[in-house]
Amino acid sequence: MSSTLRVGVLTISDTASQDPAADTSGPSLCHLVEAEPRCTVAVTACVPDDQKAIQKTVTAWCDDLDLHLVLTTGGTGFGVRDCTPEAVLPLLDRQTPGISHLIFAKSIQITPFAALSRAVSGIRGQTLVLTFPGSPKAVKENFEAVAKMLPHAIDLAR
Ligand code: MTE
Ligand code: CU1
Repeated sequence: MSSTLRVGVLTISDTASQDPAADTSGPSLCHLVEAEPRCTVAVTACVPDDQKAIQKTVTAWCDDLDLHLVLTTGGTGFGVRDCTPEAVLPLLDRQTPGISHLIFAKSIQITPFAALSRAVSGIRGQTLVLTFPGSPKAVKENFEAVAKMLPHAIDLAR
């Protein structure tokens, strides 16, 4: 068990990858992570809604940087360009449906629009990967749904 949990925050958005100032979800997520006692943001990036670009970054963060946690925001919806689940799923050694269910359960209590997210989660190597929707509101609600159990979940995966 390591005391500091190193977190990667990946924004997945065509718009934000062209204009970093347009990224509001990524910075929101970083603030939430930094507010957790054991968590620190080790790396951030922004990629377009492109399977190869997403996979390249997530793979490098899990395998080379050996982060404890990778959080992505965006690309989970029904839009034609949304491909975060398709990019992330094949990278996972083990899925973590309980975490996804928890996020959906809590989110659906807040808004039925949560049903429009196709978010996935799982473990690659020793890194937990969670995909959140692409809005500061959704990111906050998703993160708060799991924040309490994250340290235990991460310790177990190591
Ligand atoms: N989940 C929570 N908790 N709160 C939200 O406001 N918005 C939903 C959903 N999940 C939302 C949410 C909406 S409106 C959409 S379209 C989907 O996430 C997908 O978002 P994405 O395509 O930006 O990933
Ligand atoms: Cu939406």
